[in-house]
Amino acid sequence: MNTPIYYRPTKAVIDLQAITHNISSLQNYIGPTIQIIAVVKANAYGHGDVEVAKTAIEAGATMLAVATPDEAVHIRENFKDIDILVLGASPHTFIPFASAENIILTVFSTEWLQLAQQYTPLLNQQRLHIKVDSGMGRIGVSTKEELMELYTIINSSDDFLVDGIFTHFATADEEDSMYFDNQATLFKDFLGALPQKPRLVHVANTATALVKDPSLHYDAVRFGISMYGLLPSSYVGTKLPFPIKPAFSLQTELVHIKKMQAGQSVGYGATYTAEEDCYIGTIPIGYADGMIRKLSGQEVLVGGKRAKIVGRICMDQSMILLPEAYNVGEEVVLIGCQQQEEITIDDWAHKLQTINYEVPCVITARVPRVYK
Ligand code: PMH
Repeated sequence: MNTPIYYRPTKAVIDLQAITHNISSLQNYIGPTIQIIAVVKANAYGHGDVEVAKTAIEAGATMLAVATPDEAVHIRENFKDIDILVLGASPHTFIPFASAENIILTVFSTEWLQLAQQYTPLLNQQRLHIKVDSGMGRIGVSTKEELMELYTIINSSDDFLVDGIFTHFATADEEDSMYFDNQATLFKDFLGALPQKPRLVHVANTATALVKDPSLHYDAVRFGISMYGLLPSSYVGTKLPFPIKPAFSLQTELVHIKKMQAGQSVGYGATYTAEEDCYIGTIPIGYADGMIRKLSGQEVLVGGKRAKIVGRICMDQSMILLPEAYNVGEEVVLIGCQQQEEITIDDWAHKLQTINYEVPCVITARVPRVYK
């Protein structure tokens, strides 16, 4: 496939070396015997699944985790051999394909498993990871009886294999560890009930891997947010065992500059009126790119200085109050570094009253991801 050409200067630049650094640092920290599952769901948290997956595999990840069957298919089209785990609930119609393509599925209820049996015999034995709901309340078996029932049914079938067991923590990134400890204890109890330990036991997300007891690394850790160089929470930031590097930046260029006189207004609703004579720059990025209207007032970087987005953000364009006159084509950084200044994904998350996870995910597909 030819590399696509993008005419618009707006782009997300992904630093793959940062991802390599974050994975290598984690591997050093957890030691060589613990495997890394790179969580590349949601288009690798908006960073681009194929390129991130390639980087993660080269850096030592032994498995890729996705949320949906379609994400798994996309990864398999590009990587023939790597283990892929679908973390979410897969429709049963996906099972024959998963079996043929050696994609590991999550089994989370006896009901799901019973319906899955309607698709037997399968081309290859279907590997399953049992999801235990230890307190997240999302999917998973929540009683030991259901776990044992599942385990017994799977073991009595030649078409299915218990390859792994896992759970997910609801509060791993918080300082108060009471809820977390209860989940960890419950999972350990469930695991102990199995007559045989499956090949791969995994419970740790980023926060668990980085700041909790290393015994919770089990056989593998599921590395998501900090693979991308972002913190799961400010609390985890105070306890980081190694520095992480952010991979995502968002850039564009000035496409138009105008001198405005005091009293003139810009944008829909004419909500911003110049208080004094000033330069207003137009940038080709708007809410259809995921830079939603709530980001009006957010700062961007131009010429190494901070400049505010003024007026309402339009669908495809926005206006910024320039600190001085610049030429068309001047680089504008929305997320990332420029000279001595930096605007982070966390700054956007703060402005949007959300979490950093959400920010790169909602930068829409219209914004090309380019790699350095
Ligand atoms: N494992 C599972 C089952 C997950 O759902 C996630 C993240 C991870 C691992 C990785 O967590 P991390 O990014 O904190 O390392 N899932 C989600 C989610 O569903 N909403 O936000 C993050």
